[in-house]
Amino acid sequence: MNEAEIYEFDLNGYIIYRDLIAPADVTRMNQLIDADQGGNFPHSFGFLNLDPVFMDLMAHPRTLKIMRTIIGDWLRLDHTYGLQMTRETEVRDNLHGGLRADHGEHQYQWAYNKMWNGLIVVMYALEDINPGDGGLICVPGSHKANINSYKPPVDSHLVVNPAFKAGDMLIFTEALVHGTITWTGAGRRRALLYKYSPGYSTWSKADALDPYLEMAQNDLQRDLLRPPYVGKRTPLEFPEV
Ligand SMILES: O=C(O)CCC(=O)C(=O)O
Repeated sequence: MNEAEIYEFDLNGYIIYRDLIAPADVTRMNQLIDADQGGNFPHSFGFLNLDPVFMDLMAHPRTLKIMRTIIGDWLRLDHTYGLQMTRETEVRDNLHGGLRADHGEHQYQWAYNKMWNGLIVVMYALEDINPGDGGLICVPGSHKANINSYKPPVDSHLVVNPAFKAGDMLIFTEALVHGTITWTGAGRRRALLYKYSPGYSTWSKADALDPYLEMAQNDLQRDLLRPPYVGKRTPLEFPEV
């Protein structure tokens, strides 16, 4: 991350990067998910085991380079899921998360001239999200808020609904107050969420990724799927970008 990007992430608690996934891959991923869902359209779905292309995305060199700044050299994948919505999808509009939420796991701190984070969300859009479509909302800057007994209403002027395109990614810290509002866009929402943790911590059950190990195609992917531990943990070998 360059200085401007670090400034933006520090200021807002989230940042958007453009064109991470090539259009042909977006199409293929959508086809794989459509085929797996066989005409159903669940709000939340699994995808990591559908095809190696999703394992490759877990280890996307550009993403990992950014995660290295945000989480550090010992980062690990914590869990994944997809989210999709149409105007028919029923959701309870909500805001949740925030600094030190979930037993203190959601954290954001600066020390020794760098940021220290807990669980981080990398959300890849597989369909465009246009202004006002709904879906992900957040309160920019709330990862540094000093009052955790209050959350604004979802229609507050403090709440934003970021727009980004298929193939783009939005990264946010779970320490950011965030949530979901009803989808009003003409098309469908579909996004893949890869959540990364520091190597010493986990949000999911510690062995939750074990079933995916046999699908890993190289050491980098296997290292990302390691459970949380500290002693003798080696840093990731980050790929060239
Ligand atoms: O994108 C959304 O609709 C909500 C995502 C969310 O709540 C989360 O990642 O914790």
